[in-house]
Amino acid sequence: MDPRFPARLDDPLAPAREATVEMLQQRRVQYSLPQPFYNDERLFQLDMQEIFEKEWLFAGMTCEIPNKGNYMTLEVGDNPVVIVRGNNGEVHAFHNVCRHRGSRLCVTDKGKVAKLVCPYHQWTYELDGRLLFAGSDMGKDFDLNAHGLKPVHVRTGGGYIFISLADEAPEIDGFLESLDHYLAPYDMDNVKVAVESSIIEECNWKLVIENNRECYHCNGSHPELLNSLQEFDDTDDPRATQAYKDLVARKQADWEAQGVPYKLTRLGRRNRLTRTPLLNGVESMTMNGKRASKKLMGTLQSADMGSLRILHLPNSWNHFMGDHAVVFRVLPLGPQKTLVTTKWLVHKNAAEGVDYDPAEMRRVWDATNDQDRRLAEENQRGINSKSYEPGPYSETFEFGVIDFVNWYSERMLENLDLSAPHLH
Ligand code: 3BY
Ligand code: FES
Ligand code: FE
Repeated sequence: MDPRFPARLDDPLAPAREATVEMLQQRRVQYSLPQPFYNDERLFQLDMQEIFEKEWLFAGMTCEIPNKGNYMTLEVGDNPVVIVRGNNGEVHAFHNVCRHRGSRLCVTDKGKVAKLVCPYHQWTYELDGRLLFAGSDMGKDFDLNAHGLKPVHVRTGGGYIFISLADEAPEIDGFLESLDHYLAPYDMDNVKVAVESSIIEECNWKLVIENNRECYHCNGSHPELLNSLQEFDDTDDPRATQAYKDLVARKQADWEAQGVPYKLTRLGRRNRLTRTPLLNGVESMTMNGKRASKKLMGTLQSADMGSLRILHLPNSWNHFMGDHAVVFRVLPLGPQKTLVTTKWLVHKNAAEGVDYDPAEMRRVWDATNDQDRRLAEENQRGINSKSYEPGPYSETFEFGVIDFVNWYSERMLENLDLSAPHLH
């Protein structure tokens, strides 16, 4: 921010900040949030500033930019970001904004370039963001070095790419180490995206995450998913039956013998990693429960890997089976509009049409995503009513939702406090 224009001096969101702090301090815990958190334009702006522009976000997979010059783009609210593989194989992230007059620089979702060239007046940047060329008539005093691309924090672990638009990024080392550990058997340098989908849900991003954090709705809505998924989250799930616990014990003994990580790891409320069995006899999240790719991932010897579930708040959940993985990314587009991107991963050497059929592989989660979209959109429509009031979460069925809302509330209060300390 240009110090001559201290935006906060005349922050149109100042009253909303104050109201948000008050609402969060007074909220009933274990209840859904007050209406403005789900539908108000100002609250949406605050979510973007305080959560999506400060926390670590799941952006994509390293396998999507395998070679130097490969890039991918995404938008974090109003902020275009480009992630590019540099000349020495390192991953860079920049604000995707030209330092001449601010044009968006890379305009496609993915691509491969030798240099980053602005489409407007062809200012040309090295893959590490340095400005190399700015036309011939910028004057002899023009300083190329002062006009490099603005960096975005970027870290990788277990094949995942995370970005943070914060000035100072929060800690993420522990989670990256966990990803490396849990995903070692998947050899994430040798995976590829088999197929991907992007859907827009007409609801607030928090309703997408809340919906994903419970399986209270699974019986009523997800016949395809329930061909494979256990509705229990883990043995610490209060509903877990003895039969489920016995199955877990048997599977864990198998995984232990194979040297495959499975134990539950939590890093605060933000991250959770655990391997949990699918239904007995089921190999993968497919319509018939059989593997969708003949070639198993990484160095795995068995398809019977259950599902390694990985949660990253605020914007990702994931399932790794023996034969394929499904990764999900959530990006808010507006107070009541959210982009959900799903990618199905397979071994790099699995051959489409021979080892796997992408249309078959995607069926369960296409159906599930569509069902969840409808649920979240109906949730939104009811919340928009003048009659809506926060309702109670079930501790037995909705502990994951409670965890998410607590994480969100804590992060909001802390980040609001850092940007406007006088509010506390
Ligand atoms: O991500 C999942 O596997 C599921 C989908 C429905 C509930 N959630 C925990
Ligand atoms: Fe990029 Fe002019 S805006 S070169
Ligand atoms: Fe669901």
